[in-house]
Amino acid sequence: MNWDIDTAAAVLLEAERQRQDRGPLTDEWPELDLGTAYRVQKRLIEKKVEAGEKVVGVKLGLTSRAKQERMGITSPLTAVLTDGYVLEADVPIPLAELIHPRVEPEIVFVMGKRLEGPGVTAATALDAVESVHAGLEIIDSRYVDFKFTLPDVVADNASSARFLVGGKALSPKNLDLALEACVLTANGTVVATATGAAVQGHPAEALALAANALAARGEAIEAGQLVLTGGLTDAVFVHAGDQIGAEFTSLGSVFVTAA
Ligand code: OOG
Ligand code: MG
Repeated sequence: MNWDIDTAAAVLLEAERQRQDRGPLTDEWPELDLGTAYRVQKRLIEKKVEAGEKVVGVKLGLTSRAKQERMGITSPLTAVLTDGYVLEADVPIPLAELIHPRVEPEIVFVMGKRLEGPGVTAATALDAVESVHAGLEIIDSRYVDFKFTLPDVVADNASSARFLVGGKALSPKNLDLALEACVLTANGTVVATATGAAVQGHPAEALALAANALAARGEAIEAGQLVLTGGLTDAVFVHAGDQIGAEFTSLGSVFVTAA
């Protein structure tokens, strides 16, 4: 195959649509570096938008040590959220549409103001936040066994598949998000715990990181957009009939089932 940005984006999109996992792109296209991978990601999102989806926000990946250790990659990354990934409340995870989904708990921001780097700090980032929510992300790598390098996972839009955001909205003003605790449960059993400090020391640090990283590519986080700050714990696999929950101290709880 003669690899280029458009071909790589098309191959990953087809793998998603056909729910067919494949080997890492870098096995076949060793020249795929990080900058090129972000251009593949951008092209993939353009194709989704051409097909009618709308961009609704940004996500961070690999911001916690738990995630970095599991995936074997120590560098955080950003990806793009569209409305095609939204899982409405009380709708089960559509297992028939996915390859090998895993679920992870996240702290989610809804932006009140545009946030543009460079030079964004955790304090200025938090000042741009309208509300904070509990969230669950369903990731589904298009690569066999979730085995990939950093450019591979960036090109694959960071394994994005579905996400849901809790209905409870809190102002960041009176919250200590570093100390906000999260318990991840699977069928009522606790499988992992963390506090907000798990993501870059504070979820607002993750938000600042995203704004500054996007600025280097000429992009910003827009008012009204959602930001998923990254899995607080390792993700759990889901199978038919499972119920996964993320229960937070102040942000409330979100649950999802799989069918
Ligand atoms: C990459 C996606 C990472 C997160 O929150 O860290 C991510 C993966 O783990 O497959 O969404
Ligand atoms: Mg995630």
